[in-house]
Amino acid sequence: MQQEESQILEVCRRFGLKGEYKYYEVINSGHINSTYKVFFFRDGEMKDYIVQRVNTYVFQNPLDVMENIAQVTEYIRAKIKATGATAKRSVLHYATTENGDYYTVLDDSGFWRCCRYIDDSVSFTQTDDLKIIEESGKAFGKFQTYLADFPVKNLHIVIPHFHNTIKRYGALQEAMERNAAGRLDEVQDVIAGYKAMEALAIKPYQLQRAGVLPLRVTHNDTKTSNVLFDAKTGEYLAVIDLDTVMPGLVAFDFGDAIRVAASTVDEDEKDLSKVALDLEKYEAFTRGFVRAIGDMLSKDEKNSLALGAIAMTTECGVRFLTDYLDGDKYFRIHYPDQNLARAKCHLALAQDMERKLVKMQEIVGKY
Ligand code: GN1
Ligand code: MG
Repeated sequence: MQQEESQILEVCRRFGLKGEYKYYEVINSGHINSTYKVFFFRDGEMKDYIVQRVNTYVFQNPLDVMENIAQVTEYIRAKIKATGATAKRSVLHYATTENGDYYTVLDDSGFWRCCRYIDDSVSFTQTDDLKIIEESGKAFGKFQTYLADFPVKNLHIVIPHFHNTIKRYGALQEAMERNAAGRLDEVQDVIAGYKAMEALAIKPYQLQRAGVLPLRVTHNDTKTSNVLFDAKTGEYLAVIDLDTVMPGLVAFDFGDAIRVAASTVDEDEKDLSKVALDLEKYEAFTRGFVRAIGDMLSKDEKNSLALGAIAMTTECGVRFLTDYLDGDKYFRIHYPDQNLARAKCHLALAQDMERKLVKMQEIVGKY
């Protein structure tokens, strides 16, 4: 048995998973944690679990992450149950160890956790299906409403300044000065492109600092793959990956989702002529999101949504570029210059959003 498999099995044992172990699959869509789907046979059927090794280079206080997740999942579960519905497929259920912990630490590989996989659910990294895109909008809009009255002060700040776009530009500057991987010369034009986007990209953050936009409890990583859908009906079931739930702007959650859901391409598309914001996809997501969130948002918040898409696309690209300069320390890559490909793709996407900003704002206004 390979080392990885024996680690996974030890984690399953510590979380008391029952039945006969069959096999596991690697899930590759995340860039940070190591994620596995593990299959057990029990009571005549297959039961599947998600087992994850948390990346403690990125999440330096993984206990805080798990405390946030426990609080938020319990809160959402209680809200759903209060409506008389079952929360079984609407929120993640994390397993606990004998001691009641939501995590376990292995000597050779660190911090692990485990949750039940939601029955008959599917996820998408990218999709052209407008119904699915609208559903993902609903999922994140609804998520906002569940947590609208959650006591923000109870949340740990697991990654300080996570969506502080100004600091993200500062980090890029520092990486340029370090030039740790010796890659600075080859990326001058990409840097120039990002510098040209800076004034627009930092606007939502500046509006928050100025007190115009309020901090709410936000998800902060709203890519399409972080929603589960019913495999049969395509309706959304649950929002997953709650690692970065922290105070933030609604414009960040909306914008980070648009970055992925309304793009014509994958995050690292190399043919930049294919990279664009698809306004039909954008409208589908917006319709789902704005309708689900209801009248919770102020006028300023609604006005900030489209700008949030530019901010999050640019910021994410700046982070990929920073990591490329640093020698790929943060985001997992599957080929050597993937972070550069991601950075170039995000720049092209943000530039297209800038061209379409007025239209994007009009679409928000329709709903
Ligand atoms: C990371 O690992 P994943 O895919 O959930 C990152 C997000 C980025 C995203 C880009 C903690 O999320 O902020 O937007 O990659 N998560 C963290 O795809 O940095
Ligand atoms: Mg994530």
